[in-house]
Amino acid sequence: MKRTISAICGLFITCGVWADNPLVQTCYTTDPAPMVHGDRLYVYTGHDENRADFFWMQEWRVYSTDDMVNWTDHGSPLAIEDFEWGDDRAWAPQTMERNGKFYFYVPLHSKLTGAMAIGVAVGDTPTGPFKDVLGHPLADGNWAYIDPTVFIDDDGQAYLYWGNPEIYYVKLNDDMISYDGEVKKMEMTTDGFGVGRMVEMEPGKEYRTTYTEGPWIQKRDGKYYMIYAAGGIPEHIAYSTSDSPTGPWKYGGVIMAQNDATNSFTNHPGVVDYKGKSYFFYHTGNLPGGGGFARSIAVEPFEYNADGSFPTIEPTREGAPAIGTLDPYRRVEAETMAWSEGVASEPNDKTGVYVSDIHNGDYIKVANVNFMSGGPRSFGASVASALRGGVMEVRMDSVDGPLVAELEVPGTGGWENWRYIEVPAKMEVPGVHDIYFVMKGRKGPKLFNFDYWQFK
Ligand code: FUB
Repeated sequence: MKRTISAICGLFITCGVWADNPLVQTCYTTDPAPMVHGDRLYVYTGHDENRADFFWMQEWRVYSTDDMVNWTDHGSPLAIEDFEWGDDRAWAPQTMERNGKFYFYVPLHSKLTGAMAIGVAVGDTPTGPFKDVLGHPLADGNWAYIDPTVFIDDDGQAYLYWGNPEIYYVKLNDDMISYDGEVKKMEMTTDGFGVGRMVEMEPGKEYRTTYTEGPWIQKRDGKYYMIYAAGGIPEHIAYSTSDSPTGPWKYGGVIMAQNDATNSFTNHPGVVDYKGKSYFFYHTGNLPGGGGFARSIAVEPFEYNADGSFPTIEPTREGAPAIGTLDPYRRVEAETMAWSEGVASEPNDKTGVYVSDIHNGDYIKVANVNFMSGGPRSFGASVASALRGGVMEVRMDSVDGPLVAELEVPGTGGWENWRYIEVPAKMEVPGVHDIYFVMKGRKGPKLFNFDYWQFK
C-alpha cells in the first residue's frame, strides 16, 4: 500500500475541515462498529491484510475521535490468538458497554466445529485489554454464524443478533456473556426484508429476501431499526423497522446503493448518534491497492427524514464535518491524524501505538488545530531512530505551506529509544489551521519513528 497513496489520493487532498474518507490510511480497516463512551466516539473494525485474496483477517482494531476529523489509532486490543478455540477469520465485530464493562463480540472460525462461531471478550476500558472470559464460543455454529450486533432495550433486556443469509438471535442474560434457551431464527419474509434478486428465488418457496449479512440494530423514538448489507454480491445497505426487537419487520428501503464509488463487493453498516448528530459508517475499497479484500472504513453525516425513515446516503470523499478543534498545547499522540501518506503505525508495550515506517516525503495531516492567539513559542516531539534520523517539518495548511517549525531528528540508537526534542517556533500561527508534519531525509531508508508532539 505504501508509496502509492500520493499518486491516487493527491487529487483528494483538501484544506477543508472534513473527515477525509477513508478514515484510516495506515492500514486497511473493515466492518465499522461505532460506540460512544463519555466524550469520545470509538469505532471497532476488522483489518484486511495487504495483498489478501480472501478475508484472511487476523485481528480487530480500535480508533476514536472527539471531533470527527482527527482519529486516534488505539492499535489492536483483540486478535485470533486471544480465543483459544478460534483459528481464523477475525470478521465483523461490535462492542457494547454495560455497567462499566465493555463486551467485544466477534465472529471467528472455530476449531471446535470447523465453521464460524460467535465469541465475546470483556474489558474494563473501551480500548481493552479484552479477555475471552468464557474460554469457548458464545454461540457455535455453522457457516451462517458471523457479524454479531448487540442491543440493550429500554427495559434492560440485551439482544444479540448475527447471521448470513438469515438473522439469528438470543436474549442475553444480564452478564452479557450467556443466554438461556435456544438460538432463534428471525422470520425472514419479503415484507420484512425486501424481495431478493431473481437468481436467488427458489421455485415453489417464498422468495429469498434482500438481507445478506452485517446486521446493525438500534432503537429510535420507540421504533426498532435493523440495518444490514443486502442484495447478495455486490452488496448495498438497506434497512427494516419493527415495533419489537424480534420482529415482524417491515422493509424500509435502500440506504446506500451499491455503486462503483465504493470499489468493494461487500459493505457493512454502523449507525450512531454522537454530540447531537447522526453518522453512518460503512466501508469501501478506496485506499490505493484497495478493493474487495482490502477495504477501508468511511463515515457520512446524515439526518433522518421527518417520518423517521432513512435518507439515501452517498459515499463521499469528504465524509463528516469537524465538530471540534484540536488543542496543540497538550500532548498529542502522533497516531492522531486526519490524513496521512506513506506512514504506518506500530504498538509497543511501553509507549503504546506510535507512527512508524517514515520515509522521505511522507506526511501526516492533523486537522482543525486551534492555536488561539499569541503562539506558539516552541514545538517538541518524541522521536526515535536506529539509523540516521531525518527532519520533521511542521507546515501550516498544506504539505508546502508556511514552515512553522523544523525539528532535526538524530539517530537515537534504536527504533524505540525515544528522545523528546524541542525547537523554537519559526512563526506565529493565529487561530485554527490544519498542520502537516512533512518528513524529510535521505531517499530510500526508513528515517525515524514518531510517538507524540506538543506546541508550547
Ligand atoms: O469482513 C469479513 C466479512 O465481510 C464480514 O463479516 C461481512 O460483513 C463482510 O463485510
